[in-house]
Amino acid sequence: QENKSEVVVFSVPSYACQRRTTLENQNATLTDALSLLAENAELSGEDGRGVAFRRAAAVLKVLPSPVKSASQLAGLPCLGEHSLRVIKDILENGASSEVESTKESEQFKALKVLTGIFGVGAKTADRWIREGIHNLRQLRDSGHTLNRAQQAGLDHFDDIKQPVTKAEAAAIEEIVEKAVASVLPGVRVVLTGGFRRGKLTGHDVDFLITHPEEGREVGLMPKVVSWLEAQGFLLYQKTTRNSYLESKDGPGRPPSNIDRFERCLSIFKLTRMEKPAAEAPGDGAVNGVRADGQRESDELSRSEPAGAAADRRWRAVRVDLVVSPISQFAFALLGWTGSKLFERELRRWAGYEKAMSLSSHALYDNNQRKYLRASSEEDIFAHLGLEYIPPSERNA
Ligand code: TTP
Ligand code: MN
Ligand code: MN
Ligand code: MN
Repeated sequence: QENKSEVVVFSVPSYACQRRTTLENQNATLTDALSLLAENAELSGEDGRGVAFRRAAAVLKVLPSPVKSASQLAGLPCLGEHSLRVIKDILENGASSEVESTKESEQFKALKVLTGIFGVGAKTADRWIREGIHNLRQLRDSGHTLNRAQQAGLDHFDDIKQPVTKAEAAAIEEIVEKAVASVLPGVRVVLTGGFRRGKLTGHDVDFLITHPEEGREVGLMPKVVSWLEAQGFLLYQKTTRNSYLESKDGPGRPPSNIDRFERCLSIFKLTRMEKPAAEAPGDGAVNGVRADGQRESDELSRSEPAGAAADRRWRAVRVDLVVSPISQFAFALLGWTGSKLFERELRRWAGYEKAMSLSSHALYDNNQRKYLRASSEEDIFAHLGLEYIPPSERNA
């Protein structure tokens, strides 16, 4: 063997949609650091920088062993100067000063808390911060009029920030299945988002709904929502109707990542699941002190008195419902399974490498000037000239 240094040199394809990214990650310290910088960039309106950090993190996620030295990274794609500096800092000093100072910065902490309120985006949060509002207490005291989504988000803040478990997702799936079956027989409900990728927890639960006969899905959402509302399952909902047909995203236009399906962003009222006695009162937190010894930041970021949530027999859970006609189902399923970076990379691959436009509705071939049909995710990967990647390996 020529190389006696035993340095493992990695080789990785450029696009995340060419790679198999499982939930197993040999470089979590590095990817957590880069993800934090990505989050900070996104919350600061610097989307380009955000994507660059996300791409760099995604490359490290597929490496088969922990990175020991920066020399192993030579030739890897998507590792820009900035990301490399952060990686080297961590490898050499155990931590990145930029990551540590970002974590501690008042701006970042305030952006995290405020955008953690359902219905509050980075722009609104930034405006509030410039008015001196950094936490929930200050937001309440400011007397700002909140919209219906934000008010619901504030009311259910503690519940919504708690990760949703697989068991809770399964319980909600049963409710949604019962709802659709009651209003229209033969409807198909598919759990999408992170849970379809095999994640054990999520920030919400995502469902895609369709009917095997094209057209039967029209008008379905309002009926499903009425049923759920009548049964007392909804704390909040906002339904947006399908605007695909009237949209101006014609062929050849860069498809936006925002799709136009009829959708319902909601907050479910879910009866609490029984937890093993040893785990109560939940997630290793006893009297507000977490397993890591840190006290949960109490009244500044709390929406009800400590312990009150544990006394309730229900909790609030964010749920997204999307209805797709069967002719677009494969595209909708691929689009709503994620991860967000995987989706972005699929669209980039389609555009740059194949002169095609991919959205959650369709795939258009700009050379042949026609739409390409697909009845499964496998069909779409094949059209794109990509090896099929199953959901559990789309965790880029
Ligand atoms: P999310 O629910 O935001 O993300 P997730 O399920 O991967 O992660 P988490 O466990 O934290 O919930 O989005 C799910 C997928 O839906 C994601 O791949 C992007 C897609 N999506 C759209 O296509 N259009 C949209 O408007 C939104 C909000 C998401
Ligand atoms: Mn992996
Ligand atoms: Mn989700
Ligand atoms: Mn979602």
